[in-house]
Amino acid sequence: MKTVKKVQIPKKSLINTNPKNRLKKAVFLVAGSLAIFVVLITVLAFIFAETQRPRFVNRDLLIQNKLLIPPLLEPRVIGQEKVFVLSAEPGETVFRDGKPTNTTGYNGAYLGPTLRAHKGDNVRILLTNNLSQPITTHWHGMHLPAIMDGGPHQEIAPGETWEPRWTIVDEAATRWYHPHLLHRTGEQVYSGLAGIFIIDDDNSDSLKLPKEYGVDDLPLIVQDREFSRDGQFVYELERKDALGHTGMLGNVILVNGTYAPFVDVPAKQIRLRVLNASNARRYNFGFEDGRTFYQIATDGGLLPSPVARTRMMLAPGERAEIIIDLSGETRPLTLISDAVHEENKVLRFVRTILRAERDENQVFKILELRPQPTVEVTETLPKLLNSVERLPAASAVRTRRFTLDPGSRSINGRRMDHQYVNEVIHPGDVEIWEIINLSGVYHPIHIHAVQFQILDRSGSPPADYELGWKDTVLIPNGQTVRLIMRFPEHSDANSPYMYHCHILEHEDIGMMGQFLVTDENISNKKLYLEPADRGPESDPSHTP
Ligand SMILES: [Cu+2]
Repeated sequence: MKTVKKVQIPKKSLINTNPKNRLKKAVFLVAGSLAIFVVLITVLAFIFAETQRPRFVNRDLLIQNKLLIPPLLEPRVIGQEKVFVLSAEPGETVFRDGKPTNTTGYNGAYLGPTLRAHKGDNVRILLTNNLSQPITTHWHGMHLPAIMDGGPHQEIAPGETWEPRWTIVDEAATRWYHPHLLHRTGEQVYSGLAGIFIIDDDNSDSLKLPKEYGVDDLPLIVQDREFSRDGQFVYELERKDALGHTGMLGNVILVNGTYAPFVDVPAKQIRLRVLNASNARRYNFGFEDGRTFYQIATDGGLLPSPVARTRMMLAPGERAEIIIDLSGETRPLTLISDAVHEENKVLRFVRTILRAERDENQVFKILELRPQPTVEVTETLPKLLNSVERLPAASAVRTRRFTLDPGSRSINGRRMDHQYVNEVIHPGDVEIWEIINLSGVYHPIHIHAVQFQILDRSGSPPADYELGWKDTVLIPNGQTVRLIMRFPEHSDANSPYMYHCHILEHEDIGMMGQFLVTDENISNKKLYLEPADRGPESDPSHTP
């Protein structure tokens, strides 16, 4: 009996321990392989990042066309108002190879004139839509009543004239205007509807900065386009790669609608008002020789002081003003867009393997500056440009969180719905908006009605060049950015403002929301606008 027991016990113990051991071995094997795989990928990614060379997309571009400067639109002064007359029109534009491209423009075949007004001016726009489709026109970055904002609710039907009017309360800055029709913004901007709106104020008037429009103070509307063989613009709302919707990226650069442009400038200090009016492409601006230039303004106005830079990233919708000193120079100098690199080397490696590089790793010639002899003396750049009152985080009455969802189709899990008001805000309130980017790609976020300040990027304070007012901010993948802003005093319970991704295809697909600024006590956030306000383009099925 004893021997039987002795035999039975080891048998039992063998049966009990074997699966555990096997499981342990299996787990060890899987974990080990996984660790080796991760190490291998990381090593490969780092080797790749160190050895990969950027692609110079238009290296052989023959610079041959004089840069077009959008004309300044003279307002008619009627009573106390400056009245600007604009019309959206169809047209044809020859960009290259002598082939005409079907385009649209304001007061012309492509892009629009530059509007210019002074802080305190009362402005009125007479905007006629001579196109065969409805449009809207949004005054990007402007403080103004929601009903004048030109968002998706201020539709202008074909043949109609829209007459927004407001008082300029903004400080000196480079703003812009463009369509904002629901689901059609990308296509309409791409076909040519965009223009610059410059605001001056007493401070900018008094500063010794280059300010002769089109001579030493140049607007640069930078766009990328894709052309078909027959010379037409190629546009796809749903252009995709392995990581989702890329937005519309083209491999041909236009500046103010000029292909392969150069500009003659006096050999002195030059001011460039750079607008990234591309649908989806970022630019990492700088000069071919890597020289220092000075950024003097952000989206919303002049920086406190000039900031020395050698490269400057601008995402779609963003503007910056820079000063480049060409004193005594005779040789042409090329403004380029340098390669942008995903900071996370592993992600960068994976994206390359997946062919999802998008606008990364590419170099473009943008514009050639050709200095001409001048007797003008360059002034020293002012050390102080502006006083920018910092809004302390403690002054905010609340924090709202916005998560940019993976998939680039929604914010906080909800797609833009023409009838749904996402947020209700009390007039004059200071709020913090925390934007959390959980997607694998970057998104430039634009908030209407306000200029905001960047409090921090994933806990780090903003760089010197981000210490100015902004209305559009690049949120890299994985980053959380906190913005602080004071909402306008205008109260309107019926007209919402927008907040959205300024990759226009992301916006059109649904990465947009609406907020009301109103002192009416609207406790129910699931507020639906009056049915009369429903636009024909709205698609409630987009709401999850
Ligand atoms: Cu986006």
